[in-house]
Amino acid sequence: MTEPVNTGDTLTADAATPLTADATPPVSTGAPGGMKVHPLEPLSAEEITWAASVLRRDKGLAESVRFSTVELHEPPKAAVLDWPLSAPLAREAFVILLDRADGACYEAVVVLDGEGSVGSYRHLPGVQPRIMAEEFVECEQMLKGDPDYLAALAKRGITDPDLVMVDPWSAGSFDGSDVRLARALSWVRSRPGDNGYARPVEGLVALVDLNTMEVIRLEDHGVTPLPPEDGNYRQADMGDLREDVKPIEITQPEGVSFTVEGHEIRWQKWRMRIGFTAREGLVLHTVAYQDGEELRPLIYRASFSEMVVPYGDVSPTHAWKNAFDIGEYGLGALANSLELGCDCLGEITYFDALLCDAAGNPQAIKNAICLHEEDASLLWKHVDWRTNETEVRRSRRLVLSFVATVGNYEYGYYWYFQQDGAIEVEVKLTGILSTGALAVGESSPHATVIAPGLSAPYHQHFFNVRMDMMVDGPRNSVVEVDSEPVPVGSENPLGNAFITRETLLGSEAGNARLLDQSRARYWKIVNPGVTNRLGQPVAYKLEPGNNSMAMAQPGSSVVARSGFITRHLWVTKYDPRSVSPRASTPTSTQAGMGCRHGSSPTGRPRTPMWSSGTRWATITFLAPRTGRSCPWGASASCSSRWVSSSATRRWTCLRRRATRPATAARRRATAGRAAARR
Ligand SMILES: [Cu+2]
Repeated sequence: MTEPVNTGDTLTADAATPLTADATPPVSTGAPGGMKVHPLEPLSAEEITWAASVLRRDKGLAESVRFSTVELHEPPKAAVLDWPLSAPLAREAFVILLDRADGACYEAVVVLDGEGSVGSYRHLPGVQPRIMAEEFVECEQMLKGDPDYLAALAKRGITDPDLVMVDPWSAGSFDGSDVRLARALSWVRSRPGDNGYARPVEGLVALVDLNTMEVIRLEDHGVTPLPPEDGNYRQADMGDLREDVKPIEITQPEGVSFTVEGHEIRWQKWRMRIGFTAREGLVLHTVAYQDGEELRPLIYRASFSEMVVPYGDVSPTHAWKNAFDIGEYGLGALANSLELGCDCLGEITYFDALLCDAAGNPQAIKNAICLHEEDASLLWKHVDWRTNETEVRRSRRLVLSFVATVGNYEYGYYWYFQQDGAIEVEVKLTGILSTGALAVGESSPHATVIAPGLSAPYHQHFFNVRMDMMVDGPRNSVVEVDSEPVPVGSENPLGNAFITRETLLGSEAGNARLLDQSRARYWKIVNPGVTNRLGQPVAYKLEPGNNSMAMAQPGSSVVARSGFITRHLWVTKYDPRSVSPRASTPTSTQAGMGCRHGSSPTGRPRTPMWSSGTRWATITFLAPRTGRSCPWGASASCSSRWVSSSATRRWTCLRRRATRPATAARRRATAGRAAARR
């Protein structure tokens, strides 16, 4: 669920070329025509402005038209992989428009070359773009002026609408019409600044047309008293704080080990590009691994392409709830501006995200993507007990992350790149539960009671990762690997033997796969045309993490909208048009991560941090020395100490990295390493 919370600033003329009525091409991007930048480099502020003005000029857009998306239209894969040897590629913008006058959605490609032109433009019947931030504000304001809504609040003893919070939940469109539906739920603060999610207005649902901003139907399913307790979580509300926590500092006195050029990142043997879209947030492009003289491709494109949060409660306030937080709200558009010392700790490099506002102006989210390297415990170790020789290596990993606030929830998305060639992905779920009210002392078979009169309806979170793999090239296959016991007999007299069975996932009909813990199932992405030194086809292994099955039944409204949650792995042929599992055409390899996280009274109504993850590991891909080539002792001394004399500073997020003189210990360590290099 969502409300407009990010701190994105609309760029002014200082930072972006002002919108020009005659769609004059910008003169300073260096991008169009000459294509000096990499073809996957995100659109610049000038290019976003230019694309919007070309559409206004050539399509005569009415005042009622809103820009939902202006982003890079990625060139064809073959051309990108051939770049810079391919024929010159024009920069293009992909645009989604909503005409609020009639609810029509349009999709366009704008060619940013010469004077600019509209390459394609089409109406998408029955399709609605994601809900935009301004609609949240308008919906809340509209309801607070609606006499019937105010009367329903008054019935519940709520007489100050300024304390009411409204979250419009996407409702989908089941009849193919262009009505832009939302179901608005309400909460009420006990005072300004209070956590309203502790007091849900149960039984009141407003069905709203977001285009006309009119209440289609106000459902009142009866009064349930507001929960009596507050659920405040701010530090000022906490009373006594623990005082036994000493500072942890992460320092890299010689700087970081990665380099950044534009949106290309190089670290250890990894090389990749990143992008950022309003829908997906962080996107990985052209992930490759340097193996000796050879730069070996692994992934062409990867992102979280969809997620859904279906609820399992039967009460009329919650039974319909299923939020597609990526497709319906836009994770990227809701990304946080991250804070050093709070969201990220250590030597951090930030990337801003450049999106658009409803008028088509560039809109920057400062510090949307966090890049850093961090210690990751042991990489490998062996003690030769005969000689008493020990070899041990610390592991470090490169972390790319962003955090999105989707209404009550926070989602942290983390990609980890390891020194041994593995990639891990993790989602951290935190924030506040979506709550309901019940009579004090009552319980529910479909919800956890987390405080007197306050419940957290059961629900699940499903995350879909789209992976366009290219292990040593684009021609890859997917193999399912099961471990199988061998029946007791002449081939297995002791009954202990087992084998592995590999099944090539061939036709698409058979490519929707489930996890099978009883067979220790995993999957390999294989390039049958390339072999390693043992003659085995090179492969990358997909190791599923903790997961779950959809609780919604076949034929349910949830499964009807999100069939992708019924399987853990979907293997499909490459289709560049399909970036979402909910599109009508199939997509590339899709792996789902699901969880049903706990709710408990200890966190109420904050949700305890929960994570869901998956790992891709090198299996026959890299030479065996990969991890062993890491040097001994690349970490600095951990003995430096800094004790703040300021009580408030200890407990306040450090907005700036503390600057302090190097301690003698750190100076000695640095000098020692420098001497070793000489
Ligand atoms: Cu949850």
